[in-house]
Amino acid sequence: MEIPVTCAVVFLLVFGGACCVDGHQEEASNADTSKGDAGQKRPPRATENKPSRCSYTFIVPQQKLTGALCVSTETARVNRSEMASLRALLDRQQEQLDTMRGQLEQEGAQANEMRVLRRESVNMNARITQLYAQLLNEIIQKKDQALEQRRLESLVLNATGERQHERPHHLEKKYDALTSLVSNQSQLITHLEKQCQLKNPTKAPQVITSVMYSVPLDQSAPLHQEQSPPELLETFDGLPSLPTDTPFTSYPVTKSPGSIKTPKGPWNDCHHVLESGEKTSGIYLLRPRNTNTLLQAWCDQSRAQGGWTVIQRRQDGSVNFFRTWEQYKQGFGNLDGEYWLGLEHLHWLTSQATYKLRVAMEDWQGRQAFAEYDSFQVEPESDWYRLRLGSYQGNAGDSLSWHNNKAFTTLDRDKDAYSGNCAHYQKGGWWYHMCAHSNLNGVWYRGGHYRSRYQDGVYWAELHGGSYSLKKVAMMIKPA
Ligand SMILES: [Ca+2]
Repeated sequence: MEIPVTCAVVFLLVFGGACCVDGHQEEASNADTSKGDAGQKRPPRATENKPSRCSYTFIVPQQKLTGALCVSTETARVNRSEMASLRALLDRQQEQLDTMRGQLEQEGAQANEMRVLRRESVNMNARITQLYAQLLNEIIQKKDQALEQRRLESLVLNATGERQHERPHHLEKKYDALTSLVSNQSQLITHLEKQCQLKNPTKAPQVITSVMYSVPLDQSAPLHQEQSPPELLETFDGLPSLPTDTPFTSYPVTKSPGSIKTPKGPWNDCHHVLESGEKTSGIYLLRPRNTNTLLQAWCDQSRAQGGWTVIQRRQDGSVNFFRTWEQYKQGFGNLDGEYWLGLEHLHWLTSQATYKLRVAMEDWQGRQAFAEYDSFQVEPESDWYRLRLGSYQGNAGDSLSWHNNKAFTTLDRDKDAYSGNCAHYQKGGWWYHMCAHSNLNGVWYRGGHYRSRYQDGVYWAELHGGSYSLKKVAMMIKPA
């Protein structure tokens, strides 16, 4: 490698500007000096008397260069200032760089923080989802428990109802057989009395004072066939003999003999009774047209022009109305007290003509009100004794139209639209919807407003609301 040899001689011009001469002049001057001062001491340069002072810079280039390079000191000065400005710029840029680095670090920290927060948010979401699932699970479990509890309640109620139904069943049968016997004997006595009266008109007829008044229950009463003379059948206007009639429930009557009618009829309904001239309210024997079913009912001949067949009555809470389908079908209670006539009887009665329904009510302050419907029919059992109701009029308010076209529901037969059995909650059979605006077969609470877990009183919502149990209620029907 070639090492450049640079030689520079600078002559400083003391009193004048600097000038540059080329290399040939320098060489000549050097040649003169070397000739003139040969063998003498060379004086200091500063003391040399020269016409002008000049500074020279000899730059001996590499061998390729043929002449000296002249570098102006002005240019060097300019470079220094440029250098300074560049350094300042560099410093500024360095500062900016530092600032940006700081910002970058800050942003990095923020990004880290964001990442941490996002992770936490994801964890929180997972936790919320887990809690939500737990909550749902608990709700479902509670719902299941409630359903199970309802099912158990219904089982208990059914069992209770069945027990209640089973226990007195054989006693009822015996009782019915006995009452039927007594009744037949009463009829026989009446018949004989009539015959005696015909034979001897001056003799006054004997008053029947039997407190048991009923009609035959079934064909299990052989005494009837054995003891009834053929003449007895004439009493019933040529009807088939009683023992062959369809079995039906009989009612023990415990009222004073004054209210008991001597066995005439049977009539189609209480309006028929009135038309026959019987204007006293009381118990009458009925046989709806197109059926052999005989039944007894209370005829109300005083209220609203009379002729009303009472199909239901509440007045003192003496009868339990929380009963089975079979009991609601056949009827129960006491004819001169609280009773239910029976859905089967209602069906036969209301099938023979267009009937209207009147619901008479009395509250615990003695205020009376009524609701009347211009048509009332009960469909057959195959249609669950569905209710067909006409237009309302009255002053009690309409709390039954909501139940129009609804099937009958009892504690052991749920035909209502509610998920549970309305009869369980309202403690009685009714044409429930989901569940009721009225239930006259509920629990008879004393005093009006009652407190109960369920709305189970004898109520007519439009009159005093669902939590007011009425004192007296009677449902009655009459041909429209
Ligand atoms: Ca139901």
